[in-house]
Amino acid sequence: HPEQQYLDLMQQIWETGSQRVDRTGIGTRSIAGAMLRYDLADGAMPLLTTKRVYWKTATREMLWFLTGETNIRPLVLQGVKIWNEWPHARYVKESGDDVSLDEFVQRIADDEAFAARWGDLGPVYGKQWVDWPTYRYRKDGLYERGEGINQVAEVIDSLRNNPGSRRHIIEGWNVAELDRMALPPCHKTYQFHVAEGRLNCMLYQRSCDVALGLPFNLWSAALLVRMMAQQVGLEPGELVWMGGDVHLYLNHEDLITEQLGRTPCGSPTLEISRKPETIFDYKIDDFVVHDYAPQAPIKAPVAV
Ligand code: UFP
Repeated sequence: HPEQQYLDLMQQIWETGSQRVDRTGIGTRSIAGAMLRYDLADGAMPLLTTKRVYWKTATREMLWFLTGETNIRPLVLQGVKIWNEWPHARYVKESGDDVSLDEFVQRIADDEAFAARWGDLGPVYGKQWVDWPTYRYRKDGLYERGEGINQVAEVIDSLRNNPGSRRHIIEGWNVAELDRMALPPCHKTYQFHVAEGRLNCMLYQRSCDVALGLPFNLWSAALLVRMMAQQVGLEPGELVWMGGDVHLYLNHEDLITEQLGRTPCGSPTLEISRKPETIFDYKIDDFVVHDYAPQAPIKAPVAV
């Protein structure tokens, strides 16, 4: 079963990883470098069955990236909570108003001006993917803003017009803007590869929380490949996931023990029910998952 790779990676890290102190103070066991490969033919998706993965949440996030949006408000209005901690922490710190997370999120939903002021994550994925800033040098040696680059549209274009290219890359790691991002990109580089009518994709993820982040990241990457393939008229090929610092948090022990005791079951597939005009026009209801009967969700604390 393709999911066995995930479980083996989890076990390998837990048994052999180096114990280290990390930014969050929780501590991890970590290995340097890992690779997973998933064949996406016939609708297959890397959607874990050994615990329930909330694929609709991950899908809403991916669609939000593609809009170029970096404010959490559109996610909040859809009930997606994954990015809420960061703006909340910043608000409490900068305003001195010791409001609870729930109350902060409610204000983001209710008050558009408040959301504009406090809901932004800085130039994270959405901004870099569809509006990577450029600079134009003037004769006097100073520079001014140029037009932003839509990397996603450019890759769609190059996949159509120059499939053999080795430059089909979408990059999130804008070095000059990292300090303004709530979180520097984890899934930072996507490279596409066309062969035998299939669209393959390599994802480089610099930092990976294998228990809570990776199940989401694998789904999202495969989803992006499926949308791209549909848009350019190719069959989905292989997703090759590569991790940099690949770790398990020490406080995830219960999840790990529970999940490693389970056996993968079934082969979920994704149907995309229509072909939108462009990669930017997909809607949440376009995605239908079949044959997904996962084992129970496993709760664990997220490291912020
Ligand atoms: N993380 C993921 N996937 C993501 C994401 C975060 O695994 O998509 F946004 C995890 C990796 C790491 C933490 O445990 O969040 C980010 O911390 P750092 O920036 O210190 O690597």
